[in-house]
Amino acid sequence: MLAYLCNLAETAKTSPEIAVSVVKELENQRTRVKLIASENYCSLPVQLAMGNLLTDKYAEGSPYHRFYAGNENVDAIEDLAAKEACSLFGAQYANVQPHCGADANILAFWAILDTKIEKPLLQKFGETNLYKVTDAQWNELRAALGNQRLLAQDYYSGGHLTHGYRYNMSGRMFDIHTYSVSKENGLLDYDQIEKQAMDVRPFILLAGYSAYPRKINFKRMREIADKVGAVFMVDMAHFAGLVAGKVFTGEYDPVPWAHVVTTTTHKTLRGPRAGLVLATSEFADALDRGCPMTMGGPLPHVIAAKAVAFREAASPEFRDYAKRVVENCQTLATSCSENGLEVLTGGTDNHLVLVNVNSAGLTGRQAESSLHECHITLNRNSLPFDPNGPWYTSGLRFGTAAPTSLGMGKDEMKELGSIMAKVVKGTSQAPAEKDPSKKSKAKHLIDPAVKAEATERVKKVLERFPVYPQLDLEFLKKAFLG
Ligand code: DSN
Repeated sequence: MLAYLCNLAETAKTSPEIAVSVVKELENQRTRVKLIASENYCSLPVQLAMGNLLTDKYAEGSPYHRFYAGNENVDAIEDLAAKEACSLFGAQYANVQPHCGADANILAFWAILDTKIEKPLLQKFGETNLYKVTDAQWNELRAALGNQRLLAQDYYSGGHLTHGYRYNMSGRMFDIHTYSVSKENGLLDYDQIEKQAMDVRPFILLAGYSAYPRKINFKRMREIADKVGAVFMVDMAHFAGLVAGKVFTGEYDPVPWAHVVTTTTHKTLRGPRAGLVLATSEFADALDRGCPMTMGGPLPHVIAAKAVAFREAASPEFRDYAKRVVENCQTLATSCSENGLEVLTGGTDNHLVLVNVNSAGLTGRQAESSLHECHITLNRNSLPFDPNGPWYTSGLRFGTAAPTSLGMGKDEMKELGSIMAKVVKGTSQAPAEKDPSKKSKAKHLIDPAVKAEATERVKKVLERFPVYPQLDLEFLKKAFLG
């Protein structure tokens, strides 16, 4: 508490508005249950490791190989963070510099292209350095780098925007092919993916998701990649905490099977908002050139916080946490479906649930807003083959990483599932503004009695599980809000 208070007091000397917003954010989070599947609460040690003078350092290059003098301490921090990451995940190599998951993916893509295409071509030219190649060789190299095929999980089937979506640069770097979940059961069909891979012959086969509620068999995916000579890459941003916490083991742990694994560090892993790349040693040389390949300066203060988070994630308490995240999620999914919501694939193996609200007569946007009014924060999400597109959507995505960090258990999950179902059933489509004989896809109406009851029930749940209980909200409000 004291460290936080000092931090806010110092900030308020220059920008009182910022201190006010931080305190108000704490108040918001204390009064709303956070079910956003990609969010969490990191520990205070992780947060405080970021707020210091390390932010003042430029550290281009890699540990012990910098373009600026004076990096002895940053070298020690980055080296420790990378070692902790390797030990936590059983990886041969770790690059802890990416600022976020999208950065991690861009770095991974370029490192794969660099290792598999650029390096062999340079060798063919009899060169080791890019700056020495002739103009003709440079053109040959650029042509070879372009138009590579990437085969990844389709956005509507839960794949991520950075896996080749046309509004992301990955969609323009590669010739994109996607695999979908099965229309019958919403699950990945490995035989179908294999057939597609044989047909497409991708340069990279990419697995990973931001909205798929089941485990992936990475052993099987690696077999497919090997059969077609592809590099196998996994983006475990959503479920890295379940890998670190040994819930996903054997064929469901991507690290032993993939050539390159990327992740964010702030979702189920409970670290700072940042990214990470793990790889086999083959890709180490290219990944070490992340600065300047895809980045300017790394963020040493955030790397320090990653080191703290990796150590926390190696603890027995974290394993217990990861196990409870999945148990809670299964309880929440069951409660939703017992209370009449349509849960996709019939349940979940991980930290997230997908619900179809189209079948309850709403768009995802309407259900999201209605639940938010009742102090439940989650996000609308496209569903497989969604008729309502990516803006209105037909679904909700929610997860248990954050409420489990607060200590919530099965009873709270049952209660939240029941409240959510009640709110969805008590919500209807408002008339469209332009033509009131039609229904709006954006605006909703909620039964006031349902809203009052749901908000009260959420409040009761939250009273027992305050966000950051170490922080005295009333005191902070008095100090900074006046
Ligand atoms: N925004 C994150 C998510 O919600 O899955 C990933 O980009």
